[in-house]
Amino acid sequence: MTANGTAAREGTEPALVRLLSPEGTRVPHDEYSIDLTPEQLRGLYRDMVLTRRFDGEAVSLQRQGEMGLWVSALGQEAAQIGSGRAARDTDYIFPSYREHGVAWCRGVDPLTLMGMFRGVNHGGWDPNTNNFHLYTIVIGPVTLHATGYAMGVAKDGADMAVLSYFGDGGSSQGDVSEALNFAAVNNAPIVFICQNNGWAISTPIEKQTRVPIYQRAAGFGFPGVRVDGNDVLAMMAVTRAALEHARGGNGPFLIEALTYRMAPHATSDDPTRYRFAEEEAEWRLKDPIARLRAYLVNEAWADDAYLAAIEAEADALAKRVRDGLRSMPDPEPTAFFDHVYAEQHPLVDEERAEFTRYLAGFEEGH
Ligand SMILES: Cc1ncc(C[n+]2csc(CCOP(=O)(O)OP(=O)(O)O)c2C)c(N)n1
Ligand SMILES: [Mg+2]
Repeated sequence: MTANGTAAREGTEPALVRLLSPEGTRVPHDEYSIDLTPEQLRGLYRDMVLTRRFDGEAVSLQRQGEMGLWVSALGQEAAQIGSGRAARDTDYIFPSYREHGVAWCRGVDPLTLMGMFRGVNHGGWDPNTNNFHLYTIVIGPVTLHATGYAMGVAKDGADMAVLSYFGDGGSSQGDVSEALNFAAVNNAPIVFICQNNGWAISTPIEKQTRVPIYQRAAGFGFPGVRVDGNDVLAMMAVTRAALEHARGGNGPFLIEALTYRMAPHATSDDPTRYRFAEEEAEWRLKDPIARLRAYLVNEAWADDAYLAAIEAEADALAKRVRDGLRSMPDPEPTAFFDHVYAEQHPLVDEERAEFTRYLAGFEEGH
């Protein structure tokens, strides 16, 4: 095993589904293919660049004290944009908490996401407007919510499927195994996407599983495929096929997207304490954005002017979120008591009153 456990992460067979090499050349595949126009490819590039930009801006803003926390999706843009753009608007998506690229595909304003991490909203978007559920920080249960939703979809006979995201760490939660099994026995129209980014905070994938995660699907009785999660084309092709499989009444599908969390787990984390710089350097060579850019440039579908225009758009987005976040009004300090229960509750009232007295203690004259 290498220092970073690459052998365990990459398994033995079958090979990853890959349609675009790290050098940016097309790779043929027997089962999965995709044929996009240059305009569609440029669209995926734009999505990834803009996602990376607002994500990076959010890290800086957190460092400047504008947010309590931020969880970066750096390096996972292809896994998220490829799968997010594969879904139809009518499909329903359950993210965990790092799916900023998927949120972008669903039209959730990055500022709304950031507002949540600033503590000024409770998620901030209406899940039913975007068919994009609120973020769930608790690891695991969201796969059960998604499975239940998909069972409802099947009962309604609706022409849609559900996408449910979890992480390599999440795969160790009992809830996820229960969801996979429940989805299977109920033939629910759901596609599970495990973004295996190598780490669950400081716990490496070798401490989560002895077999590649996608192989678990076979034990539950449905297909599972491992995809190069840094290849936006492969992610889009496999997710499209998986959603068609689910919509067609064939039950669940598991996609393991092999990717890498290039950033710390969250802004409160220091990965130099538990992983090697060599590992990060190795994955930097597989950067999902550089790969698509190389393909676009090689094919002469993107020139310097186009790339500069996308950078300018990214700069404008960064400025918009920076200005927007800084101008968000602070919430009332007692606001977090407001939605504990739908109705007034004596214990919450007592706690609110106590907290109000505590705050008053800081006022002048006390
Ligand atoms: C049930 C539960 N246990 C522990 C945590 C604390 N926690 C937050 S993120 C995380 C790691 C999750 O890793 P993974 O599923 O691989 O997702 P990633 O952060 O890599 O996207 C843990 C243990 C939690 N949020 N929920
Ligand atoms: Mg992980």
